[in-house]
Amino acid sequence: MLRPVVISSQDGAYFLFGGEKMKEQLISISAAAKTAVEACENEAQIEEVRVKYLGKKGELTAILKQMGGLSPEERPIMGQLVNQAKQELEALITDKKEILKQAARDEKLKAETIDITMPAKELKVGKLHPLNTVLDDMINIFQSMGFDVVDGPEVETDYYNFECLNVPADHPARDMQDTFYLADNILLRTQTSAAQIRTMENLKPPIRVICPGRVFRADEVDATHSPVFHQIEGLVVDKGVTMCDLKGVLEQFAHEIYGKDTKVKFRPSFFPFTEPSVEVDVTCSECAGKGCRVCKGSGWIEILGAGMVHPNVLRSCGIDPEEYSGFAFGIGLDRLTTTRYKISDIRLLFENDKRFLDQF
Ligand code: 2NM
Repeated sequence: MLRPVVISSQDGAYFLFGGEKMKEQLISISAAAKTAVEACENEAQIEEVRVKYLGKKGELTAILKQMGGLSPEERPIMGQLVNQAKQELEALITDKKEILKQAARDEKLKAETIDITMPAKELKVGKLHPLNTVLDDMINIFQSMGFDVVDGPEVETDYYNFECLNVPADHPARDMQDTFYLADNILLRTQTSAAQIRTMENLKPPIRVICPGRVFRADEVDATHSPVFHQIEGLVVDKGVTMCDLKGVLEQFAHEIYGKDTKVKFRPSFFPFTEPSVEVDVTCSECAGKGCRVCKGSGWIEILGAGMVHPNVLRSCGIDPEEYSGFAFGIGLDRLTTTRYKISDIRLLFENDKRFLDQF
């Protein structure tokens, strides 16, 4: 800090007289500089002050330039005084800069304060569509019984979708009203059987396959019908395959899906591609067979259709029905999914409404 020093020692009155004006100037500039430094509120301001007093054209620098007017005796003493004043001001500025820098840092940290007790942002994790969850379960069950999974095209020919499956030309399913035709003999598959037909054409028995996939029918849309739905069809062909094998496999499947205590019932039915044909019911999982709204009071719910593959179907695929026999079944994936998750409307499975899907 600059003190108003009276330099009198050896130099006496001579100096004081000659350098008096300059010394006063130095004292007043130093005092003004000190006040200016103290008044600074930020780093930009302190830099301005530094330039004003210590810069090339600064006020203290200007004093040094006046030294030429002093006597040779006065000059070194005055020079020392000015340098001392400069050094003191420099130190003052450096200290103040550090204080301001620290203050700025504190201010910034305060503004950036993180509340570590705030709950974290929710991470959106993708998950399986309920149809895929049920499908994965089904695939696991059938794979554990030795089935392979095969796939086929969704656009099929009339031949693979109907002809080969022993569906006669006058069968209602072949009507334009029930099937989406894309061209004369080209249509959207109404069942996944075509993939199994191709398997029979290309592989020699033993054959054990399931074929899950999207199928299409020109149905009126309501809570239980959609023009697009999903099927899993299965096929077993080998020497000596009987209705017992069919019952064993499908009972095992029903028990794995609905639980060991579920009863399974085989009712006679009809399909063009199987003979004999059955429909399979299980005891209602909602009321355990007592009768309720879900099973419409019957205590039973139909889950699939099946039968022994018709000899005409085997023959169309180049398999000799005298040597081989087989059974086939078709399961609706959508109904299995809506009953498992108590979904009231099949359309929810196809709308991809996030509010619905987030619940699984
Ligand atoms: C069902 C019911 C009964 C079936 C038949 C065939 C094939 F290709 F082997 F002939 N696949 N799936 C079949 C049999 C499908 O759905 C209710």
